[in-house]
Amino acid sequence: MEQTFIILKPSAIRRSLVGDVLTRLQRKGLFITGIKMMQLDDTILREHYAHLVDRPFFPSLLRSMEATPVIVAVLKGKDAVAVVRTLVGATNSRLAAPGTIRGDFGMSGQENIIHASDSPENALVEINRFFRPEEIFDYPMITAEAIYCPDEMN
Ligand code: IDP
Ligand code: MG
Repeated sequence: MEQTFIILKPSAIRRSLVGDVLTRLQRKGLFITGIKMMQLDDTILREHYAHLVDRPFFPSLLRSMEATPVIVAVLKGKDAVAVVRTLVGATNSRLAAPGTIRGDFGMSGQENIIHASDSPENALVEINRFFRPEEIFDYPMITAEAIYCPDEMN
């Protein structure tokens, strides 16, 4: 099964939304295979947001992402990358659809609660950027038979 990477951003930490967001992801049927709190710095953010370093808002994005420690996690499920992006919603929280995490919990384009990998290729890169192999766990997903039909569990 596929794995994807998320960051519960300082906006989620400061507003005490960690439990609400993780609950939504778990209730959907995604399994947490790695999770930890860490303080991000300029070096890792310049890699993680390399596609944005030349944008005028990048200094503000750095300050926002370094404002508090964040919680990073790896989630496992069938088509996990696409499923989580759909649950997260559009980048600008004011435009994100109701029912999505950003649509339900935010009002900002920058302070938008959560990061989620946007492709399976980037998910692998991001998991390796933020986690050591021994921090990712492969354990029996005993409820998977209730979540999936047999041919979905590859
Ligand atoms: P995504 O998080 O939906 O994948 P990206 O375009 O990859 O969106 O941007 C990464 C993050 O940079 C966003 O989640 C948001 O926090 C911030 N960001 C993106 N565009 C803007 C903007 O126009 N103004 C302020 N912050 C932005
Ligand atoms: Mg992105």
